[in-house]
Amino acid sequence: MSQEYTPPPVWTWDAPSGGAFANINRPIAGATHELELPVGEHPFQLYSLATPNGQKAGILFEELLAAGHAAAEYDAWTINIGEGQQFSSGFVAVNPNSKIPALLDRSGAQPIRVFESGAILLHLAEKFGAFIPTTPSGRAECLSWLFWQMGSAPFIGGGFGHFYAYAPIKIEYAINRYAMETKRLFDVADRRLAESRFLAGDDYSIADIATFTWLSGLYRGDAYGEARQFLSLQEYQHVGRWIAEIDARPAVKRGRLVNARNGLLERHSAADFDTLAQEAASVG
Ligand SMILES: N[C@@H](CCC(=O)N[C@@H](CS)C(=O)NCC(=O)O)C(=O)O
Repeated sequence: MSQEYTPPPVWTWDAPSGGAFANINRPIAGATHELELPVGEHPFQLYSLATPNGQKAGILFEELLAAGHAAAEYDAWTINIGEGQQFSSGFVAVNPNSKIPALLDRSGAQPIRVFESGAILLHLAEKFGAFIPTTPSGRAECLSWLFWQMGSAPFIGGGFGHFYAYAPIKIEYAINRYAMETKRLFDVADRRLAESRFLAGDDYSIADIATFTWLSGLYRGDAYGEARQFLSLQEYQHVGRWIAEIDARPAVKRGRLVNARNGLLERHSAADFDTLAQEAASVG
């Protein structure tokens, strides 16, 4: 593949793009196969995978349950996006955009579908009156940071992560452009967290949950190879302080295991985490 490219007058889909995920990328929406989604006994059905976007809902569910909202019980089912399970007719009916996470809220008379991780967080926070400030100014600050995260994530993942770690060729222009933007976004968060314990103020909220899953993966060095070193992420000390505080929350530890390959591919009750811990102890 050459780095020189003259775009034709009209783009056509005549060759795989190459790189990671090329097998699931396509320029059309809709289902590729007929398959219903599984449905468990709880009011909420989460269809996800433990990516940064996918972890958000699992963490919020675990936080709600830990805070005593027993009505937030949920079944979580893994959608293997590498195998194209996001293109089943059942999944597309819940999320026409074919991306995890997706939620079916069956707590009322009619099931309600919710897609987009930010919409899922907001739906649940409003439903339970939790993890979202109640004052107009607090709510505005929380939603501002939540939507900032939702708008920014593609520059980190689809931009920096893709061109630095996944693209079949290293393009200096693209890596420079998205490295710069990713560092700028870390700096935005770092400056905010220098003046405020959490993004929306003194209290932990859905804005923190949404942002934490993305920034922590890079900051810990879990995402995109050597990205932590490449982007000098250790410089963002206030982000580091905030990640350490959120990482220590038991509900966050549990939520990160939901729909994870090394965690719970399915989650149906709190006891599933105990079983997982027992299995890990017996192996160790
Ligand atoms: N804006 C969406 C993005 C979701 C998203 O990009 N999900 C990825 C995994 S992190 C996915 O499902 N990719 C599968 C695909 O693109 O086919 C959200 O936050 O929910």
